Amino acid sequence: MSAPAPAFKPLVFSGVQPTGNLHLGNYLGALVKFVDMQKTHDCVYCVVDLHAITVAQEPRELTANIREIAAAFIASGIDAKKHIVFNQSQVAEHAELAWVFNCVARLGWLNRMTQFKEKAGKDRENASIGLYDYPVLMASDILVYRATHVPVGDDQKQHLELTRDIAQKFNNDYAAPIAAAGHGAAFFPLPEPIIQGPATRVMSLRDGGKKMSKSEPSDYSRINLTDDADAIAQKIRKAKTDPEPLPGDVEGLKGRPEADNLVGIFAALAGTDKATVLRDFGGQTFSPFKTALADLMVTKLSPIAAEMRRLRADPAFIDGVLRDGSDRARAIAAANMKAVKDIVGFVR
Ligand code: AQP
Repeated sequence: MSAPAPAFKPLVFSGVQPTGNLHLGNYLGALVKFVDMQKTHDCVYCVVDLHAITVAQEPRELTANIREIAAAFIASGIDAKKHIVFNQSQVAEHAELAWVFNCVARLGWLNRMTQFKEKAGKDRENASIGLYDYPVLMASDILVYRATHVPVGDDQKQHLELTRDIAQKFNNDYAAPIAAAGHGAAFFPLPEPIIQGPATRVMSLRDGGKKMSKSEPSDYSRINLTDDADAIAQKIRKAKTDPEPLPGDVEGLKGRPEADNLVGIFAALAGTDKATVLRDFGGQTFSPFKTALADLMVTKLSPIAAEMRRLRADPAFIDGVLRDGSDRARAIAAANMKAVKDIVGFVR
């Protein structure tokens, strides 16, 4: 008879890359959920700087961006004392486990990853090996804490599936030493992606078919968390729409990606759903809707921007938060890594 599957202690892990200004997509797709989940779970939130260097970064800018993301975490309402906020490169076990997982993951699995194809573009031969291996490092980020829940935007769904495949294959490949060491039928949990709500994929304000992204050249395509009220109002006024009035129900948003996106953003910011928003605005032109949307956005985002500005002026405080978080993260990761080394058969 095989050993029973262990019940893993619930733990949340997620990360954000320090690759530039955080935008509304990062906020609604990730940060809002990060804040929410800390009410019910122990949480580990990471500034994933090792991921950032999979594409070229200017070192001084990278340093500033790491602090900026940590500031955004805190300004959004993450409690860095109760939970863990740190940057990935301070905990070497992420990279260490990634090597073990490189030997577990299959080439065919990685060849299917759509984000690599999008990011590498036509010049694939020139992409870094790190960019190709990004999803394996992401699996290590999550599993080095044996995390059970991962709040992310919809674009990370495929990477989460790969994380589960890697965990499953490790558990199968090493089933005998895992059981012999008293871990039961599985050392790693199969982490659950938390992808919920009306804004799991916020789209560009200029093109409803493209994801809102930090690396999109046009600043008009996104709302940055640090945009002031004038910039927000202007970007929403200029946001692409279609000539029809807003529909009365969600069905009417089909085939209207820009309208769908703006209604989803409104619903997420208001903490409601698209149907409720359309009950209020259905049948109206975009003009009054856009004014209400910009006002709501300013109300929600401006306190965060103000707190980020305050924190930006105190880098020593942010560095202290990251150091303290790294120490606590390392304690968990090191214990799990020791167990992995024993399971794999390394001498330590
Ligand atoms: N448009 C989006 N809608 C909803 N969620 C989003 N996320 C990113 N864009 C959207 C979620 O934000 C978290 C952090 O993402 P990331 O910065 O680590 O990486 P990314 O997904 O590559 O973000 P960008 O903005 O597109 O960055 P660049 O342009 O540098 O590639 C993740 O949970 C992600 O799902």
